[in-house]
Amino acid sequence: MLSYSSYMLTAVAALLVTCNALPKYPGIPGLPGIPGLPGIPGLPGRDDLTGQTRLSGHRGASRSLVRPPVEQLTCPQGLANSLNTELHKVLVNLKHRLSRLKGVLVLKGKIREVGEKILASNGKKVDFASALASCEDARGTLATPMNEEENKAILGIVKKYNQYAYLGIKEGEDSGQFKYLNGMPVNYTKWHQKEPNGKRTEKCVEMYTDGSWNDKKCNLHHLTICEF
Ligand code: MAN
Ligand code: CA
Repeated sequence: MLSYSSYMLTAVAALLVTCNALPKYPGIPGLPGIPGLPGIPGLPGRDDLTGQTRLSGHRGASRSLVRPPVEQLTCPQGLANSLNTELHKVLVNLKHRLSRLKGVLVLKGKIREVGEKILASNGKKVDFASALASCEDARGTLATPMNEEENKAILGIVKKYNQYAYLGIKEGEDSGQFKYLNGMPVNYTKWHQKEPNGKRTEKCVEMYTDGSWNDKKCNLHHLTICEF
């Protein structure tokens, strides 16, 4: 993922250097994160009348110390076009590189792609809280099947290791309803027959090696599978 940062830095530096030659420039807005990668903070701009630095970021438009009229914030059209072309080239190159890297990881069985999600396991067996923590440390979360296709992709990893895995689903404290970790109620389920049966004593959900689900206590040691 180093290449992502270095490409973005190159792109942002190109913008900064070119626009820096102008008497004033707006600063570069920050970029939001993508799953698994942090956002990129904005870079400061400058107002030539006051010489004051203005800050710009995806959360920080109002952080400007001085806010010149909008038309003063834009580069000339020709320059904007060439920067656009440059950025486009960088992005095409970046996508190509990323897809080759994904190809390597898929080939080596390190990741599985399903829709926009990437699934991966570290092969470790730990309790629910530790599994979730290690997924979050890696900027992901526990694998959470939202439909049959995702359930099958997670099942592929469960079968590869022949180990049950905790899913990113928990029983709500009061409601007894099973919810995603963001608190929303589940809208796809694959309960094994007669499950869930824990009646608020089994607050986690494990995936069996046939892909069906069982509500289960959270302190067992199960395979960690994360999604990104
Ligand atoms: C055990 C536990 C339960 C599960 C039943 C199914 O008691 O794993 O969570 O529902 O087996 O028979
Ligand atoms: Ca159960």
